Amino acid sequence: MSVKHAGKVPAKVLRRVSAAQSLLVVTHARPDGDALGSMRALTLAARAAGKTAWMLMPDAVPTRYAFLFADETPAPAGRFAELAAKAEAVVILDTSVFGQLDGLDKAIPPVAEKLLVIDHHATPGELGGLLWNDPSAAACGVLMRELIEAMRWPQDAAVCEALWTAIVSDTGWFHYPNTDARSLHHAAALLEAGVQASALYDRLLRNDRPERLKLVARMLGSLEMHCGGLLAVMTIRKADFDASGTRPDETENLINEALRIGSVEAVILLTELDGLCRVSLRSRTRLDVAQIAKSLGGGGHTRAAGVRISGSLEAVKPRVLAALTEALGRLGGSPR
Ligand SMILES: [Mn+2]
Repeated sequence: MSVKHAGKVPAKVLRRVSAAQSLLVVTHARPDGDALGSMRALTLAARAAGKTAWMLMPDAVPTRYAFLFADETPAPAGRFAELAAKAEAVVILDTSVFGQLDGLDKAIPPVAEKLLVIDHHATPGELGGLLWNDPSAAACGVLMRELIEAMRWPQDAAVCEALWTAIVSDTGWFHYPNTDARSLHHAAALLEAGVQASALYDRLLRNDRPERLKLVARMLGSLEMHCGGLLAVMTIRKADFDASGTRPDETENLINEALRIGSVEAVILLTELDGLCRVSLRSRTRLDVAQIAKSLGGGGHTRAAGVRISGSLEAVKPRVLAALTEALGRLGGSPR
């Protein structure tokens, strides 16, 4: 297969990974399929190559992705110092900001010399160490596969499934605007290696509990349209979790429902949590929501970003609505 669509791994990154006999592989809180698949793939491939590797993250594995971790639970944030001391390299995946690494803000700076940060966000940053940030990569999973290929590490079925999960999660199964020849090149290679795409689609996206559909119904019931149809706003309140019997880690991708509306350029989903409000932002083709999230203290990608803001949903909503309304106004034009 042609590899002209694959990216090139920086030599510094290859040297750092080659030199380390043991890796602590870390990903972010509130993990998505890209974070989890990337962490799992790098860990398993490194072990298959004869290295020692540990996984660690600040949150539990969401049920949807438990199949990737059948035999092993990633270590909690509380074990970071102990494992980082043992590891020759600490690899942080799919984020480069402290805001997504709950409980690790004091533990990371002392190991900056061992740190390798691999990310693909438009708003990179502040962790220190060696940073490999490639916002042109659709998923961290794309960078993982390029790293594993460059290292010539074995890719068994479990590694391929984890890489597939990472890439499909961040490309929306190849329909988000970030879908490109590079992500499809890696997807094709994974299919050739035997990945069962349809079975994984069923497992990942047609595997909800009925309670989650009831949560979707309540979220859709909250839908408001603003800016002449350009902006959709939805909310999920504590009462919605309680009434449907769901939890705040079951909201992944729900925001995309509002992009079914033809006129919509941007979506805000506000989720009420303990003492704070989770703000998720999406845009279709024009608005840079990463910049808006950044201006509010968060970050993300051009078309998918977010921020967590202290305070009640009632207090947060007008601020976010104003920011999006202003940005859409600057964009000009009429509804599509
Ligand atoms: Mn990602």
